[in-house]
Parts: sequence; structure tokens; C-alpha cells
Amino acid sequence: MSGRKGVSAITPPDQNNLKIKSVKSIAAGIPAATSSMVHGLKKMGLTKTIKTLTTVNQPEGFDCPGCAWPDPEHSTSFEFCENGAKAVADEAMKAAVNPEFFKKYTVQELSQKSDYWLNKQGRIEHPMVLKPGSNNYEKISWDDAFELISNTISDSKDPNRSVFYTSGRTSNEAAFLYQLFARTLGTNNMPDCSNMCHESSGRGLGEAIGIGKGTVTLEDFDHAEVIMVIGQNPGTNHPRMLTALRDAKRKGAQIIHVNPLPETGLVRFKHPQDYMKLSFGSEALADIHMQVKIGGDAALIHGLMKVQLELDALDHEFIKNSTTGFQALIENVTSTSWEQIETDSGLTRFQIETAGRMLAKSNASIACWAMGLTQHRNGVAVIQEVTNLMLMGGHVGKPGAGLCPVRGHSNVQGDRTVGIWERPSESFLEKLDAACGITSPREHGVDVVEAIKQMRKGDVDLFFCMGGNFISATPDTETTALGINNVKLTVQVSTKLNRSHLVTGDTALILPCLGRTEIDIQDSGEQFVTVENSMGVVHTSKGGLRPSSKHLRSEPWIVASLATKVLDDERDWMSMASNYDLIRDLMSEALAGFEDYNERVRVPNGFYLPNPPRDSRTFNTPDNKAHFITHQLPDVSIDDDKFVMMTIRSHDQYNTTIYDLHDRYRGIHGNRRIVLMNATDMIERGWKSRHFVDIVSHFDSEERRSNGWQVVAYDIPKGNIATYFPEANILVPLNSTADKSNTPTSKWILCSLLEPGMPSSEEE
Ligand SMILES: Nc1nc2c(c(=O)[nH]1)N[C@H]1C(S)=C(S)[C@@H](COP(=O)(O)OP(=O)(O)OC[C@H]3O[C@@H](n4cnc5c(=O)[nH]c(N)nc54)[C@H](O)[C@@H]3O)O[C@H]1N2
Ligand SMILES: Nc1nc2c(c(=O)[nH]1)N[C@H]1C(S)=C(S)[C@@H](COP(=O)(O)OP(=O)(O)OC[C@H]3O[C@@H](n4cnc5c(=O)[nH]c(N)nc54)[C@H](O)[C@@H]3O)O[C@H]1N2
Ligand SMILES: [Mo]
Repeated sequence: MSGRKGVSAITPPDQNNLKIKSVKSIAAGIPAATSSMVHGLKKMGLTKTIKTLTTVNQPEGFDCPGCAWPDPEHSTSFEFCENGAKAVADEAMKAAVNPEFFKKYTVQELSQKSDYWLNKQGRIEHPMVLKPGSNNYEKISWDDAFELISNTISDSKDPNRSVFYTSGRTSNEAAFLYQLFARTLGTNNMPDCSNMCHESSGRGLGEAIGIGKGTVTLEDFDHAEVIMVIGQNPGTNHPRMLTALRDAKRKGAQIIHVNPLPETGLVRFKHPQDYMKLSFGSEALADIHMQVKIGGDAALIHGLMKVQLELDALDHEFIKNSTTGFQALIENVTSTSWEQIETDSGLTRFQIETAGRMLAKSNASIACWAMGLTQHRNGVAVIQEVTNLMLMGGHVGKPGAGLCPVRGHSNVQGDRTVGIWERPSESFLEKLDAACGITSPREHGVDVVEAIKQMRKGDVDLFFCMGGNFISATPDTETTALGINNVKLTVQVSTKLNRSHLVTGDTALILPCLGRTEIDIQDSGEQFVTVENSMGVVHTSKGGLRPSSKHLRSEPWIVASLATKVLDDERDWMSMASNYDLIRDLMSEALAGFEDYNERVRVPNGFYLPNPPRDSRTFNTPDNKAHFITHQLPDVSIDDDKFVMMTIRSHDQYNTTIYDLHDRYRGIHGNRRIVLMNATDMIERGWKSRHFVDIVSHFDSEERRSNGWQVVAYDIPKGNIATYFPEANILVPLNSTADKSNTPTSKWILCSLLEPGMPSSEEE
């Protein structure tokens, strides 16, 4: 099947009101405080705004859906940030996307609206179905919706023709039931947003230290002497991390910021809540900004390791007793020349030696990173190099030190812990099977990129999405759309309208669910759910707002109802949906580290999951040692007329959800189709800011093109450019993925910039 004619998989541009202001030098402060109020008031009204903002991240309240940064323990004052407030306000909108709305607009018409417009329409009110041959969604009952899914599964015969995607907001309870359902059905086809996100971290750390997670706690930030922030923009994406960095700084820590852009949050910070204490000063955060070229981190880390070796800043005892592979590392690092390090990283030897000396002096260092490292061809390798740098100084498993991949979605880490994984370990499956009386399939399932390929081949009958916005989050938008169009039935469990409701299979369902902020009442009474933050703390989350529609259902209820309809098994799924304690009881038996889950998770602020490197400097690798895993530097050379493009987030978006059209800290307003570009590169071409260009990306011998972008002069290395995702995803080739983790290389896309309408070399 070829999908509905006239449905656009790509967002049409919003009205272009581009204004270029100066780059902000201070993050947060009063503008952030007002901005969160304005977003709240516009979307929720006054009472709801106050109620919401005072219950977020409280021991008794709900977990902020904004990001996975942990909340300070024992905090009495509420912790919220501008972008958390936006995420919350966005969820607390009225349910205006109702059956009348869908009668008014065909899917073709909706697809001609921008992503910003789609999100602005409000919450989804009722389950809806899009039937084959029809262009308008119609109302459907919950029961008929499950019947439709069940029929598709039973017609399909092979469980591996079903694919179950998860986005990282799903609670532990829902995710656990969901993976239990999929495995009982007989498939490990569980791709998730993590495949596009921190998969490289999980793979890299798993091999090196025996656990695919970070090794620090929030308290470690109080004891750190040096903190590296690599490839991450916390001012926008993890604003509460700035508080931790500020506090660490006050205690004497030095901060090294590694980023092609001088991200505002790392320059100066002013806590919005300080205004209430009448304190008006802002604080400088980063001691050094290392403006690395995109993809130059591996070279930089080699340079930093060279300095550690030269200064003998090594933890010899730890290296000897607890690690392997150090000799190979030394050989590799010493054979890397400074010349290559300088060329590849774009940094000078002097800059690297300065940072290297800071690290050498430090007794406790933390390395933090996010998408700037993971979404590269060498994503896994570069994370292992960061790990090498920390291991050689013994900066793992002691106070104030460790590895800190900063997770994105608020429960993406928890989802993986409870089994959302297309390649689960044997030990996970054994325990699950024993506790649940099932025989899980052992064959690995598909990840995100493989799922798209399987759809393209016509090998998927059911594509079920627990949250997220698959079409806009994935690479190669047009190719992915063709894949999705091949599916018989696509199902989206969602809160808000997005493009994945428009680019669908023959039949499509929208199943509207409760959000984090909403009260969840089941037969046995009011429920709470649990989540795991970026530092392995599991805690409760309980919404306090009235659900935006009476037709919404909770995610655990949706999975349990589906399982009841589809599976022919003994399990009483519906009692678990009526009392989540019963889900947690099963989790206690089925998951390592979750013993007495119901009891322990009820303790205010929750509990830490076991983490051997952090807890006892032990490593669950085959030889029980931490591994130095060394790599050759990647080839980062490019032709003179080409650029390396990274696709990044603006300040006013949450992944594919566009809250507004501004990127305040970077001084860009009113247009998202912009290309941040080095001024010298512009002068060489005779371009001024606002000049229109077409972008062509190159991979293997293929080209992809996207027209109508405006360049903006920016402090970015020569030869590098930046655009916003999801608009630029059409340019990200499906086959350009990281080695081992298969994560799309969203931060390394080889491009040419052309005058509007000019043919590319291939088209000539
Ligand atoms: N408000 C808000 N919060 C969010 C999100 C959101 O969209 N909005 N998304 C959430 C999610 S799912 C995630 S994963 C996180 C994402 O959080 P981030 O990883 O901070 O997000 P990105 O915008 O992708 O930014 C990556 C950063 O890496 C830099 N970078 C790019 N390439 C390189 C490189 O080669 N080397 C180095 N050193 N740096 C590089 C970019 O300049 C940018 O500063 O945020 C989470 N929190
Ligand atoms: N080019 C490029 N592409 C990228 C990235 C990049 O940096 N560059 N980043 C990647 C990363 S890090 C990630 S994590 C992915 C994100 O991929 P996804 O997680 O798939 O996308 P989101 O935009 O976070 O999903 C937003 C939708 O989730 C639904 N939703 C929100 N809250 C809930 C809830 O509580 N329950 C349910 N069921 N649904 C809910 C809403 O309907 C909303 O429209 O994108 C990836 N794609
Ligand atoms: Mo993410």
C-alpha cells in the first residue's frame, strides 16, 4: 500500500518573521521565570499554573516530564525550570482535538499545517480511527479499537510482523507490562527513542564498565573538582543541571565546556528563584570553553590523555588491580600526533594542555555528555575514549567522580531497566521468564532504523507506538514515510496531535492517554507510577490535575486491555491495571534490584538501583575488570566545498514538539529554518545573514535536498553548520548510523549549501 495521497511527512514552514538578536550571555534569570509563567498562563490559566508549578518534582507530586535530571533530595522548595514549566503547561492544555476537529480537517489538510500549529491545538480527547480509503479520523470506542488491533495481530500469524515502539515518558509500570505483553506474544521488536539518543552510551559503557548507565549521583557534584560538559546544552535541555553546576562551582569545582557552540547556559547562570531572595548577581560557569569542531572530540580526548600520561596523573593501583587494556591505550595514544589532534579537533595544543593540566590536578572529576557525542558514526568509540580518560585517573567509583551520560526523556532510563530493549540480555530474560511463567523469544528484535527497513520491505503488519512521534523523530523523513505507509495498522498512544497521526498505515488508531500531571483513578482507587532518573534513582510520580477528558485512559490500562484482548493466557492483566501495586509486585520478582519494590519506592525520594562501579568499584564484565577500549581516530576530513551539519534543539521545543518559534539564548526569533554558519564561510561566499540557501546532504552516492533555509552568522567553527531538528531530518540518511549502536548520525551530516534553485553536482 502506498499511503494517502497528498499527506506531507514534512512540516510546512511557519510564517517567517526572522529576527536576529544578540546571543544571550546569561541563562535563566528573570526572562526564564517570566517565560515559564507566560507559557503556563497562555496554555492553562492562573489556578492550574500555580497548582502545577508547585507540585512538580515534589516528593508527593509528579515527576517533571521535561528531562531526566534528578531532583535534589530532601528539597523543601519546589524545583522547576523554564523548560520543565513549558512541558507541563503544554500537557495541561484543554482537550480541543476532539471528534469535531477531525471532521473539520482531513489528514491531508492537517499535514499542511506546521508542527507548531498541530501541537497548539490542545490535547486529544477521544480514541479515533482512520479507516482505509478515508481521509478523516472518526470516533471509535476503546473496545472496538482493541478488537481492531487484536484482529490485525491474529491475521498476521508471525509475531515478528508486529513492532512496538516506546518513547521515554512511559512509566516503569506501563513499560514493564508492555514488554511483558510483547514477549508473551513472542517478539523482541521493541525499538525505542533511546536507539536515537543514548544508545551509544549504553553500548560503550556496557562493554567498558559492565553497566550501560552513568556512575554518579547528584551528591557527587558537590565533591567534584573538575566537571567536563561535553556535547550538551544544559541551559536549554537540562536547565536544572545548571543549579548543580553552580553549586559545584561555589564549592570550587572547575568546569570544562566542550562544544562547537558557546552555549549560553555554560557561560553565565542566574537562578530564576534567586530573585525571590533579592539576589541579582549572575555566576560564570565554564572555566574553559573548548570550541571543538563537530566530530573532533575523539582527537581532543586523545590529547587530554597524552597530557595525563606525560604528567603521570594516573591511578596506578586502580589501573593495575581493576582494569585491562591500559598498555594498548598507551601505545595508541602516544602514537597519535599533536598535529593530527590539532587538525581534527580544531583546538590548539596549548588549549588542550591547559585543560589537561586541570584534569591532572583534580582528585575527583566527572565527565557529562549528551547528543553531541552519541549521534556520531564513532558514538560508541568516543564514549569509550571519555571512559578511558576517567578510568586512567581512577575517576570512577569514588566520591565526586564518575561518568555521567545525561539522559533526555524523563523515564528513558527506567524504560530500558524494566525491559524495553530489542536486544535483552539472557540474564534479564531468564529472570523475567521464571517470574512470569513465560518463554521469551531469544532472537533479537528490530531497533528504530531496522524497524524502518522492515516496514519498507513490507514485513510489518502492526506498528504500535507507546508515545513519541516516530515520523518526525526518525531520520530520512521521506524514506521513513514510505515505510510507515506499508504497514497495515499503525497505532499511536498519545497526548498531543503530531505528524505521526497523519503519516500512517492503511488503518490508523489514535489512543489518547493520561499525562504525568493528571490524576489516575482506577478501580482500586488513585494510583501513582514510578520512574528512574538519569542517576538511577527510582521514585514515584503522581499527577494532581483533573484529566483533560473523561475518555483518556492510563498507559498501564491500555496495555492490560490490549493484552487481555490479544493473548490467550492465564494472567489477570485487568487486576494489575486496577491496582498498580500488583504490577510492582510482579516487577519485584522479575527484575534484578527491584526486590520489595512497593515498599522501597514509597520512601520519599525513592531509592538507588544497584550500580556496581559506583557502589563498590566492581565491574560486571566477563573478567570483572574495567576495560580500556582504545580506538583509532575517525576520519574527519571533508572536501573544502562541503560542510558538516549538526541537527540540534532550539530553546522552544521538546524534541518534535514545537512550543514556539524562538531560540532565545542563541538570539534567533521567528523562524526555525535557519542555518547557523561561520562568518568567514559566509564572507567567502559573499553571503550576509538572512541569505537564502538550499541544503543538499551527501551519503554514499546518494543526495537529499531541502530548500528554503536562511543562513545566520554565528560563533561556530569554520566548515561546521547547525540546523534544527525535526525540520532537517529529511537530510539525515537512514543508513548513516553509529557503529555498534546503530544510532542515526544526527550530529554529522555532510552537506553542501547552494544558491536557491541551483542544481547540485549530481543533478547537473
Ligand atoms: N527543553 C528541552 N529539554 C530537553 C529536550 C528538548 O528537546 N527540549 N530533549 C530531551 C532529550 S530526549 C534529550 S536526548 C536531551 C538532549 O540534550 P542535548 O544533547 O543537550 O541536545 P542537542 O540540542 O541535541 O544538543 C547537543 C549539543 O551538542 C553540541 N554538539 C553537536 N555536535 C557536537 C560534537 O561533535 N562535539 C561536541 N562536543 N558537541 C557537539 C551542540 O552544539 C549542542 O550544544 O534533552 C532532553 N531535554
Ligand atoms: N535530527 C535529529 N533527530 C533526532 C534527534 C536529534 O538530535 N536530531 N534526537 C533524537 C532523540 S535524542 C530522541 S529522544 C528522539 C525523540 O523521539 P520521540 O520520543 O518519538 O519524540 P517526542 O517528540 O519526544 O514525542 C512527542 C510526542 O509524545 C507524545 N507524548 C507526550 N507525553 C506523553 C505521555 O505521557 N504518554 C504518551 N503515550 N505519549 C506522550 C505526544 O503525543 C507528543 O506529540 O528524537 C531523535 N531524533
Ligand atoms: Mo533523547
